[in-house]
Amino acid sequence: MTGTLITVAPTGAELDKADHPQLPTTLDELVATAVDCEAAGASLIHLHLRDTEHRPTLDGGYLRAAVEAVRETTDLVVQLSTGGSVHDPLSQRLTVLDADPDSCSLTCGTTNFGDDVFLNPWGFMSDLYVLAQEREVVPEFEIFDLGHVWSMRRLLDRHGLPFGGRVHVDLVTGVPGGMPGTPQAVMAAVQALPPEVTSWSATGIGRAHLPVLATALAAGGHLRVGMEDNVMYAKDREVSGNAELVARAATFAELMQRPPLSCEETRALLAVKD
Ligand code: KMH
Ligand code: ZN
Repeated sequence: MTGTLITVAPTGAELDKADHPQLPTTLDELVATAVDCEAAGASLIHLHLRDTEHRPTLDGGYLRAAVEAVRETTDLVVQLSTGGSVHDPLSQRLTVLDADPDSCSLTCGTTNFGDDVFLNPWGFMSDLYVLAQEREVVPEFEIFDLGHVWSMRRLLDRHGLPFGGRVHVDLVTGVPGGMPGTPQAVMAAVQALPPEVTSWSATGIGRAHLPVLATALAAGGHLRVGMEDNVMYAKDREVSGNAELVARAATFAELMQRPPLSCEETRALLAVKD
């Protein structure tokens, strides 16, 4: 079994800065978070950007500035979210690749998302996948539900392997509307993955954070943590910041004899562009 890829998803598109002042929403805060999380054991960062009012944005200027700043200050693999927020139009979500990230998220189907709908119709998935191949960006397939595994298979069957030839999946559990954050759901999804998959990680939203983390480590998977997914460190205590979640994940990984992968090892695992 290999070491552990720890992804940090520091910001997301859902939380309010006013409610969580430690949420990194400015470029300076994002860079400081990236540096701290790399030191704590993260090797990949999943980025959503916020505008000057701390609102989610897919504006290319913000995206490019963040990609450049994180590259200048860390060795982290830089992944941009193409999911954005539930309000972002599909056409604008495709323009994310113009910011030239190493990797991009690619959600494999529409899902209920709390009271909202996170839209990912087949045509959009397919266009995004082909664009990522053309731009030499490595997609991370986001699986919110068991059926999404079959949509991912359809992409691979229709269009061949992603750039680099590796297939990395993230199982997103615990979203109200998607698969639950239980060991059983994680293992059902893992068992359904096709042979083309070369690595997978798992994310537990909210209270699913720790059980899913422990399940993934035990089953040979990698980890995604961060305030996008969970803001509670313990039942009655909010996280002080993203690095605290990364540090705890790294401790778990060490204890499981699967220490955090370096950024270089993660680049090799995912086959991102040099
Ligand atoms: N913000 C969610 C609607 C992704 O980054 O690709 C979608 C999301 C998934 O966070
Ligand atoms: Zn995201």
